[in-house]
Amino acid sequence: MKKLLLIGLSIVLTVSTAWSGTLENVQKKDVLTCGISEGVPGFSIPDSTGQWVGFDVDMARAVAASVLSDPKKVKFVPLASKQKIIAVSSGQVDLTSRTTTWTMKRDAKQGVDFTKIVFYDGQGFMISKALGVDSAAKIDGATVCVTAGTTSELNLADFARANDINIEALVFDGKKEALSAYSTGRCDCFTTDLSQLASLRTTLANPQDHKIMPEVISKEPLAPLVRHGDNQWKDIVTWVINGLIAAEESGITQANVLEMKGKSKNPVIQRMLGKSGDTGSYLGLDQDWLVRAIQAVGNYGEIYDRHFGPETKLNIPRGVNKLWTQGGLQYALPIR
Ligand SMILES: N[C@@H](CCC(=O)N[C@@H](CS)C(=O)NCC(=O)O)C(=O)O
Repeated sequence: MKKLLLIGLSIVLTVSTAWSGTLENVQKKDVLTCGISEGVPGFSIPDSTGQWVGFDVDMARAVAASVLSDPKKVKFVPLASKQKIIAVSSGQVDLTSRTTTWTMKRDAKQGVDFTKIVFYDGQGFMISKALGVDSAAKIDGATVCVTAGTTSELNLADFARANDINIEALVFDGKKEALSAYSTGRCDCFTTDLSQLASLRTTLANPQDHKIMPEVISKEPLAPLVRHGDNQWKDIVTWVINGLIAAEESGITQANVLEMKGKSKNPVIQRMLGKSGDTGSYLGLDQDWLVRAIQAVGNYGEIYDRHFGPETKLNIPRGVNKLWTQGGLQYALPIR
């Protein structure tokens, strides 16, 4: 009986330490451990000095600025697609910010929670121009390279069935292998999220020889994810990212955030920037939680432009990722 009680107690203890206290843990180790891609220009890739840079990287740096007062205190852990969910649910990483689609199964069944959609994406196909195919509907009989552990696999099969076409999927363990198989001609097409196609095409030997076909075959809402069950930590990541979108809505930028905090008479802005109210306490943080995030990486629009904007090599139009006030889907929840 006593033994049973002890076993019961130890299970309760294991569960509670595994499923809560991420904020305390992160603050104790003084570093945020973040799962990231293995290298996708624009989203996350090491620069010439070995520093990770990109849109997904900046989301993690915003969280680190908020909870550790230093955007540099992030340890990035490159994860292949098939590891990205388990790395979070098992506690290997505190957060994953890595082109990951919010699906029901992952959310409700695989021990993770999604936070805020940072990029509304969709799946597409890349094909060599030499094949002269202009539409995904015409790829009957084609071989398609795809990466294991992605939503792309199921979408590809669904697309083939729904359109009554035969597709041979060649599934590879990692993106690197899948892309190199495509580039050496083992597959006719390569499929993944459209933003990644735009990005990965720039890494091919002759990008201009490949085109991205017009069809969008799925919805891929990409969001950073955390372990299921630690509500406070989920709230923190969700509201920091939400705050970056809210900052864009309110015209708060990396350059003007301190001035806005000092001078703005707008009560909404005063509350967001901690001049009034007590939003920091809702998250277990201080009143400057959002100021630090914006200082570190700028607002959502600035982050988008820095990595995907017209001045970049990728130049991915904002499309549905525009603010809702400009006809897009990015909509910040109210900070009050
Ligand atoms: N959004 C999809 C696919 C995302 C994805 O990350 N795809 C692959 C194949 S292109 C990948 O691993 N990319 C990044 C990497 O190099 O780590 C998902 O959540 O499954």
